[in-house]
Amino acid sequence: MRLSRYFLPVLKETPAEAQIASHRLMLRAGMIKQASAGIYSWLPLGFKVLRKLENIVHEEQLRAGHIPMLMPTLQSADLWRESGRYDDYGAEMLRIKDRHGRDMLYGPTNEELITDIFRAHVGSYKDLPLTLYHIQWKFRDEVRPRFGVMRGREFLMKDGYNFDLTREDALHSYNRHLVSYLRTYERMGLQAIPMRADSGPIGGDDTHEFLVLADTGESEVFYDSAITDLRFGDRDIDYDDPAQCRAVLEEFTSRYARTDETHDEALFNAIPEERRRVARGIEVGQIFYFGTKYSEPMGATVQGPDGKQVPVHMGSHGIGVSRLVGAIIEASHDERGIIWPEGVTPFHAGIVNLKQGDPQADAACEALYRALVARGLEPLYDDRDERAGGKFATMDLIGLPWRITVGPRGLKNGVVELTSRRTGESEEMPPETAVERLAQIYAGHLARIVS
Ligand code: 5CA
Repeated sequence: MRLSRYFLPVLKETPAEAQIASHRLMLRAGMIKQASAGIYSWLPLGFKVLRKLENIVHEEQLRAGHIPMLMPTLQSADLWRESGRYDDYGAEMLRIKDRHGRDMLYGPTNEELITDIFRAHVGSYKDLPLTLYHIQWKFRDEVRPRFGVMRGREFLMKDGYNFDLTREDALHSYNRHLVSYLRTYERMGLQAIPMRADSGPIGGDDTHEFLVLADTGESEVFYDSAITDLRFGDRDIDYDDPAQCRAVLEEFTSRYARTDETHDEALFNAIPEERRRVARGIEVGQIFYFGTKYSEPMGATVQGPDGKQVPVHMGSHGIGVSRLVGAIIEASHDERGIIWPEGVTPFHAGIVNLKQGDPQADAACEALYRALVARGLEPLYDDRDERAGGKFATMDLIGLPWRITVGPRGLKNGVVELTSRRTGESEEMPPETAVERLAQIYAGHLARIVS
């Protein structure tokens, strides 16, 4: 992309309404614009990051054997009356009447809708296990939407639902989701710690929230610092093997880590004092096992091996996709702007032309641009007729991990400059070497097409 042809409305001023870094930086970098309280338009740069996150989520869900689909945002109230949640959900649910006076709602989550699909089409234990998921906008009429996309009213969520014959099978589905979430967050450059939590309006006994530690997080958390040494890394897990998935769950949940809702002072005090931590975190996902809470009242049964009808065991599993954009920025920025991890960056590298209009500099930038594209990379070429300082400030603000600076002086010696946004370190090298270096850096990060 050439910046002169892109739509990147960066702001010079710091917006007064933004209280935390990620909200401020998303507004300043032209990623979002508020449409009304807690509702945002995603401008091209923000939308690009959102799609990168969606793509990682899809890839990891497919890897775990889960099946993508799409359900609508608007739902009929009748289904929610069947489960009993139409009255229970309270003021967070946005209720709408259509022109025929029928009660509708903008879905805050999808347990009822997916259970209705399941009961209409699945009748035998032979069709299990089954996990369906989608990535769709949700609406919760939060009392206090704040911090930009972190606590929005309209937000993008991946929500997945497992259907199993027995409690034991459903617990395997739970563990499989935990494993796939660990992989997902690490690919986004984040450490998200599973913590025992409260199930709230979704219900059920077993639930873990995934928290990214950050001072601006809305949840208070208590944990054993040893947990922060754990990394999932590039282990090869067989998602169909219950023992392998359970071992990962045990490894990542055996240390004390809880949100304030489930915090237990006595257990916490049993941790050696130097490892006790009280901190704040951003909840970027949650997994639930709730057994037959929805399948029983809604009649989602299958015929078991003995011929008897039994309600299926279910769980639901969510990732806050739009919130993650803010969470990643909270975890990775400095005073000059965002620092995107390689896995989610909207463009792989910026090209800064120090002397726009100089035939040699222009030609070198064009050649670099084409060479990067030929390697499957997406550069953002700042081809505007602007001062170098302004170009650097824009690149630092929007946070691309790598910048190639091209100027007449370097070109005389046959070199350009490759700069890391994270460390600020620069290295001179021939343009071909810079292209090669970037191709290597991104080798493991290039998105595959998902279907
Ligand atoms: N049905 C279950 C799992 S599919 C569910 O709704 N879970 S949830 O309530 O925990 O939401 C899943 C994730 O959505 C949360 O972990 C959080 O990351 C994100 N989320 C929830 N509310 C908001 C909000 N108001 N703004 C942005 N993200 C949110």
